[in-house]
Amino acid sequence: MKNVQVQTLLLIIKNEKILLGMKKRGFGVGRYNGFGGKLDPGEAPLQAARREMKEETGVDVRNITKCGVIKFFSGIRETIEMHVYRTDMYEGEFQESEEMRPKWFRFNRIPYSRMWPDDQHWLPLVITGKKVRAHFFFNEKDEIIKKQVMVY
Ligand code: 6U4
Repeated sequence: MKNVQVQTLLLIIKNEKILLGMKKRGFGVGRYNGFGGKLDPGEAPLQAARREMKEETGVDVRNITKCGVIKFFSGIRETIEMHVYRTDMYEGEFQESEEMRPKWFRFNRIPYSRMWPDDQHWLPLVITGKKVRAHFFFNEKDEIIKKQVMVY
């Protein structure tokens, strides 16, 4: 079996709006996404989620809630196990980083066509407070060829 790479994704959801970032470099460049990344050695996913938010937006977050785990299977890359979190409590000013340009979106204006193609299948559930467990299978063009989305 291929290695599994654990990653985090943290969403700030507040007052009917969600904070997303335009990814400026690396994996997913040119797409809007939540904030997160790989774990540092010895780090737990929740710690990594908080650290990445600080690095990518400059804000400190508290009161983080887990929203689920999503696995991405690809014919060409390692499997990614993405731990998804949300919060509505943050301190500090949002700043653009080398990696991300943050921007608020109203729930009815979420730019799904400029996000990862899986997001439209699970993000609406997370926004309404559901917890999700999902598997997405991608082909080499990053198109979804199979999906399983469970709510709990
Ligand atoms: P470096 O190498 O330091 O820039 P790092 O910030 O650790 O990387 P990166 O940029 O590879 O990690 O993180 C990828 C981010 O994209 C994570 O927050 C998880 C997220 N992600 C990956 N695949 C995704 C997908 N299909 N849908 C989605 N988010 C995804 O919504």
